Amino acid sequence: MSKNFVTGIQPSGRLTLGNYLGAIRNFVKLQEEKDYDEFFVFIADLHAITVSYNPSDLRQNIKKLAALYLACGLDPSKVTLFVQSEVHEHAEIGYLLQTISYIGELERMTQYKDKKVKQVEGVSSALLTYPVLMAGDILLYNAYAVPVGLDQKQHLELARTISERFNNKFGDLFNIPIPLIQKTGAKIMSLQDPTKKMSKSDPLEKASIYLDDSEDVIRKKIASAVTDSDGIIKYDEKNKPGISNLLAIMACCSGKSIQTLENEFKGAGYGEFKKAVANSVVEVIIPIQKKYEELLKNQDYLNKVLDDGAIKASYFAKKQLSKMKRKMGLERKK
Ligand code: ATP
Ligand code: LTN
Repeated sequence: MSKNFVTGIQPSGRLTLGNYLGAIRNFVKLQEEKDYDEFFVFIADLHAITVSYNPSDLRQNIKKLAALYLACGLDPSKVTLFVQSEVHEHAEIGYLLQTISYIGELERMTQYKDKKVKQVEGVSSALLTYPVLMAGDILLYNAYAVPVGLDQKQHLELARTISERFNNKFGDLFNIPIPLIQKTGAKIMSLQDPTKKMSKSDPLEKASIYLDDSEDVIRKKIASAVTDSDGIIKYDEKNKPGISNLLAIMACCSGKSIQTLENEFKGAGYGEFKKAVANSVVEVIIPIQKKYEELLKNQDYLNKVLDDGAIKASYFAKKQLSKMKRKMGLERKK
């Protein structure tokens, strides 16, 4: 059985440090470990249109995310990079899987419940079926593993349920995909409310570090991050969520363990610690920004990468979808 990895990110706005540390950085690490047959990394534009959006912003965001993937180190000779809507099998498998997904299980999804209350123009039916489309993204490449941040774990569990349900109903076809979630950095929290995840759609600008923030802005945001008043630099998510989040961020950015950092900053003040956290973040983000600016200027190259990626992904998707339809009693001539 082949060992494919699949993952995606929505082009729904400016990416945050959470997206980088929880997701993209891990994709790059896995790419280098080469423990896969094929690795598909896509831009989840069909997911981004499940909430209200501006079409010209979306078009820009798709290109920007492609440039960012490359700037962060994804290498098109090792992973297949493509835009989800350019492989039409995604929409088709999403529909087919809806026939074996239950409304009750979709209504229980935390992301759906969170996003539903934020909609002003009405809640689209696609927001409810979002996790089914996501299961389709995964099963279309018969993924063995799916690297994601912690917030996507519930969707992954549903993808496993749907995959098993299909196999039981129509005969074995799909792997039961496993989530690949890192230990440190899987859930970077908001700088202003460290009990909430850092999210690119948070309306409070100071809550998130964006990958395109200037050095000055990054330093200011970290300096104003919410902490506590007991003055001890120690990892304790429950009682010291702000300091724990900053420790996790610095551990990810500097490559040092949380324990090493606790020792290093024993007795130090929060001001000094925050400066060091900011330095480590700046060292990671600024080089990415430089590459990103270069890549965005090279639209021909970006288009070529995405065109090649869509051709390759389509080849795999088409074969798998045909097998699936055959099992479901569709595909008259096969
Ligand atoms: P939105 O706010 O629009 O829902 P988001 O910031 O949550 O967006 P997604 O596009 O849903 O971002 O997520 C892309 C990837 O980044 C996923 O693998 C997700 O798990 C990961 N991710 C998102 N936020 C964080 C975070 N705060 N910490 C770690 N990983 C994260
Ligand atoms: N829902 C994911 C994006 C996503 C995804 C996927 C991730 C869409 N399809 C398939 C992994 C595999 C999110 O990050 N919000």
